[in-house]
Amino acid sequence: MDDTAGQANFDALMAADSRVEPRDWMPEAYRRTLVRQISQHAHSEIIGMQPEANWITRAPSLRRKAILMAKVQDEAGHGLYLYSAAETLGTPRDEMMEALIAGKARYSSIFNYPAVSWADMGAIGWLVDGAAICNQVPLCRASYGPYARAMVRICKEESFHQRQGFEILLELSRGSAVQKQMAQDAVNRWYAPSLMMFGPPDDDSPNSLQSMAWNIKRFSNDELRSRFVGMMVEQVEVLGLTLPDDQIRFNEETKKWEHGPLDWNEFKDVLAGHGPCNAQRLERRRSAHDDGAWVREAAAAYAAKQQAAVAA
Ligand code: FAQ
Repeated sequence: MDDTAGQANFDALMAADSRVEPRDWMPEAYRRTLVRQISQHAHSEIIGMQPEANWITRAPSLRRKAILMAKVQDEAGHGLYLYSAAETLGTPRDEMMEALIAGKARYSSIFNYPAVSWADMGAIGWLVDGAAICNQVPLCRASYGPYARAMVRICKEESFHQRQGFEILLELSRGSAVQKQMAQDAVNRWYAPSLMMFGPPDDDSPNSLQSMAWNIKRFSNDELRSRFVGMMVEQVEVLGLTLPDDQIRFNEETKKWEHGPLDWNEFKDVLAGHGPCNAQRLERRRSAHDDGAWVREAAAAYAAKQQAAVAA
């Protein structure tokens, strides 16, 4: 297909709210946007394993340990589906990984905050996975087929993750006064960073309009943030805890949930690499990459042997 016919086909797919598949012609800017978003998303899943992996050895029971290990493994799986989806756009996984360990690629701001107590495992599951679900369910309808299909399975697993976080907080909240306070402190620390996961406010979000026109994003950053606040307001009551924001209200005119101001300078600092754990997260990823070199080499040697056997 030449560019003119390709563009016409692409426009028709967009107008019909249909799926673009890897072999279809697509504008270069659409391809770049997808690689940017999907690789950033994959990196987030992989770096996101770290705050929770740190707690596997300290989980308070065998049951909690088994659940946490399964969750961290799920995040690795999500990263792998997403790297595969990005590879269908022509970007090799090695290239994405190199960019991550060189500190040139983005991953979600949220994973640059420390998990300081067991209750943080509850707050991460409830708030961080909750925000991820809110953001990602609409991505199951994203226009790029491999991304949308990967998101379906990811969202199912994220729902389990959120429930396990909720359950940790509920148990702590119903425990001793000290345990309840630990749960409240964790919610207090993770609330604002989880709201920032949705990205900058709409009037400062350079990519949203184009991504929405291409049916990649279905809702704006602020729209999703507002929905998330509405979900959390109901659930926090069941938990017997509070959200650290006395400005949450439902605006009857706009029919949207509103929240107090967020510190967007802090967000920019974290994106610029100056969050509390940026250096630690990247260093850990680099050393894991180096430690895994022998596995990559062994796999490549085995593949070469197999190929030689076929050729002989
Ligand atoms: N952190 O113009 P926009 C998870 C960047 S997975 C870092 O609004 P866009 C599961 C943005 O990339 C969490 N950077 O951008 C889990 C852009 O920079 P660029 C990850 C951010 O793409 C749970 C610039 O700011 N989820 O949690 C952030 O239209 C527990 C301007 O922003 C996804 O990635 C941020 N929070 O909207 C794992 C979902 N926000 O690229 C383990 C898919 C914005 O031009 C444990 N991604 N930026 O250099 C998306 O939906 C979108 O990419 C947004 C950003 C909404 C994140």
